[in-house]
Amino acid sequence: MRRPSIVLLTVLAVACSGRAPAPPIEVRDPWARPADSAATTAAYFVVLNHEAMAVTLTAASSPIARSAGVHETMVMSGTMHMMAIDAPLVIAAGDSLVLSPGAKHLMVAGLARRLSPGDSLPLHLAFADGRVLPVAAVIRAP
Ligand SMILES: [Cu+2]
Repeated sequence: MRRPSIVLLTVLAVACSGRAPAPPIEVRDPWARPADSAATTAAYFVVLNHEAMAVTLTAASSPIARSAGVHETMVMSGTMHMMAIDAPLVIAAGDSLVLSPGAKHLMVAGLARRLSPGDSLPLHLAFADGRVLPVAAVIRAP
């Protein structure tokens, strides 16, 4: 009766070793548009909340930009408009916040340097519980 349990343990070890546990809040595929110095760029990413309770994104910033804030793009009467979202963004348990072209995006203004394809834009995402997640958005053309 020893052999089956040894086999089972081996299978479990293999299954666990390849996969790191998911972080409680995960930021996936961060990227931003190329921009000249002092200009504005838009950054995009997905925030996944793996926790059992809601988390709230309260602020974003970049050490190389004057300001960063979430905007929403909308089409009104055939014209594209952007509106700043001032309210904190609540991400329900197991849910995600998607920032993508043509929808919500992070507007990053007053860049201290030029952002060329292949560079990265450092960002800090602050949550209501005090956590701050560092994110490096890769610069690439959409
Ligand atoms: Cu915008």
